[in-house]
Amino acid sequence: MSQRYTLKNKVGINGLGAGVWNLGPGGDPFGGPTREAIPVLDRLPMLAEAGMSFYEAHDHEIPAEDAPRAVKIAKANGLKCAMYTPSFFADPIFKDGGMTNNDAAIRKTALENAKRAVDTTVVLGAKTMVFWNGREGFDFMLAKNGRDAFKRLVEGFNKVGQYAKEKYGSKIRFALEPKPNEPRANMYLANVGEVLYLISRLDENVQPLFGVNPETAHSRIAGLDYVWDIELCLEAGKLFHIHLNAQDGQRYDQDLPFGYTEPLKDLALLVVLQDAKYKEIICFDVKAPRTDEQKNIADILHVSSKNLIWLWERALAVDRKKIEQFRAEKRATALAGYLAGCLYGK
Ligand code: GLO
Ligand code: MG
Repeated sequence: MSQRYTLKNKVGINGLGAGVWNLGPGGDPFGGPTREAIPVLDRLPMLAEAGMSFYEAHDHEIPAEDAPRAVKIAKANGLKCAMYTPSFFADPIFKDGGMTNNDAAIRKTALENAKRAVDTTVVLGAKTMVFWNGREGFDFMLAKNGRDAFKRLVEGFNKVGQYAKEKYGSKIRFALEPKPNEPRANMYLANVGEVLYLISRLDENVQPLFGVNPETAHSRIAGLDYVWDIELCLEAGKLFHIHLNAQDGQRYDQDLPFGYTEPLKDLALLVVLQDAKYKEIICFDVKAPRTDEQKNIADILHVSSKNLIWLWERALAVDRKKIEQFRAEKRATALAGYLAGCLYGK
């Protein structure tokens, strides 16, 4: 069995994960693929080979009928499913959203897809289903009534939550992933705060099943600080899952290797996760760049994992007492320098 990346002294579940879509053919809005598309199920052994212990997939990548085969392949490769997710964005029927669509028939289809995805999540053995808002949003003002759209989200998540609860008890949890834009100009559930607000509006009996899947790059695209975003999830007891990657500021979604753009901030993030004893799975949401050749398609997973491991170990070595001391002395700049020393020093 191939070597797997692990994090020293990580509480709870160890081993790292990535999405099958992370090993895509390299298309972007301006040009077609630069590599041949690898059949989705063939990507599972590749993820294992790249040191992953977990995989993630959408319903259009591993549809319900392929799930039993995915289970077999995953098992043979010592891989587990970290999360499964209904796409709500790939099929043209959802071009103007699923749960928030103005057309009641499309909302119904979205709900059916979500329920089917709950069942497939169980078949795949994952404990988490992620919802990313995908096309839930608007490009033109007043194209949707925002207040109604929000109510539709509440209603949709209540129904999916109810379905999962009745059928599977508390076996499956849901993690909602915020993103401010792309593919829509404006997306509902744009940031962690909005997702937490939505959760606060859900029926009390399903509320405990819902949490957040923050993605570091999405906070960055929104111009927000991901350390604070994640601290807020932790404070709410809602950090159910996490997507790590990197981003060059506010521009199109890049899904760069974790640790690439803001290592100092990443170090601080890992201090936060360690101190909170984060026990869930850590997954990457990175995109093998268009310029990488097929034979090197998994480089981005190795680079992300190694960066994470280095930073994680440096974070373990950060003297928490020193942080307290700098806070007490009101020396924020000196604290920043201390952290830099932990990263760049010997
Ligand atoms: C896109 C999102 C997307 C989600 C995935 C899981 O920007 O990050 O990749 O993570 O659809 O629901
Ligand atoms: Mg993501």
